[in-house]
Amino acid sequence: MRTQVAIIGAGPSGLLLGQLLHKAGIANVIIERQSPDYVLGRIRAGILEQTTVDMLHEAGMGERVQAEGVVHHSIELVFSGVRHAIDVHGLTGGKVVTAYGQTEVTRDLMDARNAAGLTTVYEASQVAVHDFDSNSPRVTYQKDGQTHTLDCDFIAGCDGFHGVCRASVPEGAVTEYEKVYPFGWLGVLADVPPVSPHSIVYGNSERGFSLCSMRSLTRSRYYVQCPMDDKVEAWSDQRFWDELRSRLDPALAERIVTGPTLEKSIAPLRSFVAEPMRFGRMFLAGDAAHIVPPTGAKGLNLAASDVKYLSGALIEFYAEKSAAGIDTYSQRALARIWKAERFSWWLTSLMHKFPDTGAFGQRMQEAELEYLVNSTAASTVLAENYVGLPLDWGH
Ligand code: RFL
Ligand code: PHB
Repeated sequence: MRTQVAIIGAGPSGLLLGQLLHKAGIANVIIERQSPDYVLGRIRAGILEQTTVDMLHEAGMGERVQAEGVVHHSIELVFSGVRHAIDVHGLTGGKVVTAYGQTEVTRDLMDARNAAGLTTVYEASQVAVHDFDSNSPRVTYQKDGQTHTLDCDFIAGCDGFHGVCRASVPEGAVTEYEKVYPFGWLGVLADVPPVSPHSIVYGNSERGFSLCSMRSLTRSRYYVQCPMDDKVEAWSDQRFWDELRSRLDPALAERIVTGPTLEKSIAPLRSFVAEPMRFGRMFLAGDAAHIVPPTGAKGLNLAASDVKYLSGALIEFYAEKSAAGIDTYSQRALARIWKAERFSWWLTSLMHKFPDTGAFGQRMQEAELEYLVNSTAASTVLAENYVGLPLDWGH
């Protein structure tokens, strides 16, 4: 088989890239390790920046997010048992974020890809990338007991943090920066009305971080900080609801509607960046190149902005025979990534209980939070980062 761009991974990065390239007349094939149901079953991100929503429109699939996404004008911060609103919309000159699940984004992209009749190979094993330092790279994989080869002009590594693309780069050609946090997030999904349907609530408490989010007006997504080696089995639904309530202000705690959980999982928290993001004719995009702790809601949005830069660069290459875009892809993407890394690290540091900072650390966080909610300057810093910095900002 031959194509122009071989995309490894059918997560949001790979699917969105495939759609934008297809719209520009560039042939692409996606090779994915898992089944479609498995990919759709992963409950992850929930908050989209406007830039991400705009890209879904550009990819021709903005209808559902427009109809079903819930626009948020503010976020709320709980600390010292009191809740404070940050008017994100007012502080950013009218910008908003949209609550719309990654599962739905993925479903929309898969449907659009199927409707366009584009090839996606699911449940491919032994995926390997070859010769990306030459002009004729190749991907090999096994499917139904046979080995297949996909010849291409470019490889897009959209295969997430544990993918094969970054791992195939020769040692010494890539520099990795990493910070692992000493805790995780226990998340639950439940078909109960969200306690705060018009703003995400981020909670700092002496018992640890908590987050109240949503997937729709009838489906809630909640998280509590937990020890990194904690086990889901140790958390009955009742224990989760009690812990969540204990970390919120009394008025909100009382309003929480509980119910059986549909999903419960623990995610580790990590900051990670790999530089560069281009290796000859192979590019990395999304979680394959970088991870942020989810506190700033930036992971999926960064994946989308990488794809915006990468699709533009490839379209320019084919349309104008110019390598200018692909030559600057890594630098442009990383400029945005590092700012989102900083924001995610800062908000994580401000909101979580750290095992080694004790009561002094807690007081420092409370003092900073009080400053944050009372200073327009400080609130603006939070708001403008939360809605997402403009693409190519500062260049
Ligand atoms: P994905 O989604 O991991 O997809 C990669 C795909 O590649 C496949 N794959 C392979 N395929 C073929 N061969 C191989 N060798 C392969 N190895 C892997 C995988 O099966 C998979 O299908 O990466 P992508 O597309 O870059 O998308 C990134 C996002 O998924 C991620 O950044 C976000 O989910 C992060 N995130 C959040 N981001 C936000 O913008 N807003 C949020 O509110 C938000 N909340 C979150 C989050 C992530 C979380 N977890 C669980 C890490 C909340 C949580 C709890
Ligand atoms: C989510 O809805 O899953 C979510 C929302 C905001 C975050 C992280 C996750 O910062």
